Amino acid sequence: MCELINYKGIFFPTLSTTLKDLNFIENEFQVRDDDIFNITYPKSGTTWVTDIVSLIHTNGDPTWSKTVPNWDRMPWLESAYVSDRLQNENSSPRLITSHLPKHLFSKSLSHSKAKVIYTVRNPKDVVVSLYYFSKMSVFFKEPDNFNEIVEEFLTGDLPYGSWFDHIKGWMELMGKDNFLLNTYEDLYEDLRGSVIRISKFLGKNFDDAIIDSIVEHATFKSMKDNKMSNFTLLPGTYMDQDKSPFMRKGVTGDWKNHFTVVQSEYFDKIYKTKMHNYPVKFPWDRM
Ligand code: PPS
Repeated sequence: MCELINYKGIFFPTLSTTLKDLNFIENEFQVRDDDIFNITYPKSGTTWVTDIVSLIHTNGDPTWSKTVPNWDRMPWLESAYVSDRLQNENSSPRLITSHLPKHLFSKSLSHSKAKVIYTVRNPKDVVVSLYYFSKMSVFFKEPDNFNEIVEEFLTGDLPYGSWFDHIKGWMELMGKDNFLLNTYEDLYEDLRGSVIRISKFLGKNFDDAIIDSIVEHATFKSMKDNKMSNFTLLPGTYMDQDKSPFMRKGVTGDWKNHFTVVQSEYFDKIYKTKMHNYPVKFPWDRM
């Protein structure tokens, strides 16, 4: 795995970002009212939402999604040099992705009307997805075993920090007109309904043909086959897709195939403690 840097107590992969970028983003980057943000904790549906938003942006025409890599269509704000480049970007709206926790995000967001789509996923499925990602990418340390990554996830000892802090930080925006809570589970259960909801949030009332096209090109199969979405354009030194494909399974509930009963009960116990009295209920809380 690559080296990590520590910014205000949170670790980030050096291959993705620099301290200069993180400091610039937090303190100087100017969010614009027409910006559209795709915010997630890693492995929660980031690339899925990037493709959906890209297709919404082009009114359902897949040409852009099939010719330009996702990291150029909706770049990660914290990637090296990206915030600098975006600061001088003239086109509008700017489509921007980020894994940053809220407390390290651009302060200028607080007084802007920029739209934020915040996507969350069953944390147990996030752990499983992370486990395979850590085997194939240089951005996360490969654990010795599954138990180790469960422990790291629960303590927040991972790049981008604690899942619990990420959720609680961004969910402070819940209820604001410019914030949309989206879940991986909703995307999975009802992709069409989710596409309509996200389109409306972005001010687009599409006819059925456009919605059909967005859905068709945002399915797991379409994205897995699209080299602009599946990261096969990255060198194997960054992501070795022979070890595990980036577009791995694309399902909900895969945690049941990986957690032992003991691990699952332990996870639930810590989850309940950390989320005690939390006012919002997520799809996995109801199961
Ligand atoms: S990253 O590295 O943080 O940007 O990863 P992220 O995109 O957030 O999450 C990757 C997981 O999302 C799954 N994925 C999808 N599932 C269903 N349908 C579609 N279209 C889709 N696109 C991406 C991807 O397969 C990863 O989940 P797992 O469970 O590992 O398969």
